[in-house]
Amino acid sequence: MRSIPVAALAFLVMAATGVPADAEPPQEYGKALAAADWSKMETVIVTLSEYAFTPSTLAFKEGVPAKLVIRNAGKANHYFVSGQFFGAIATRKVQSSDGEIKAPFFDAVEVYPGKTVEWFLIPMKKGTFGLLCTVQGHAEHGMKGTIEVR
Ligand SMILES: [Cu+2]
Repeated sequence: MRSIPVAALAFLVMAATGVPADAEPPQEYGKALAAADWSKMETVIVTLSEYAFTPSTLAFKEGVPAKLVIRNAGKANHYFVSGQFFGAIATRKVQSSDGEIKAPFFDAVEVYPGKTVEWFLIPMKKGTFGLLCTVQGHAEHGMKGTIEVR
């Protein structure tokens, strides 16, 4: 099996907020991932810049596989952080051009300027979740958004 140099990935995964570090995903998350038809996935694209998420509201459907494309069109590094949403999705993988990471939960995803990360997920719970960039000062400058799962 080919191993992927994690340091080469265009994003970082950090322990931060939301889901406890030792949390196991509920059993139904694994079942949903195994049963999903990824040929029917929906694509949601969000662009990061100074200092906004565009669009500022991202919409997903409960139980429908999705590819969340996070593009950084800015000149600074930006974070995509939504602790509540992250705990309410089943993650298949997060990938960039350099590789992919499989993990049950992510606490934060950082995207470097000019780079793109793709997140393959299934929203498991309806709700409205806050989204923000946790780089110092960015949320205060307006880099916040909302994620809606209907
Ligand atoms: Cu930012």
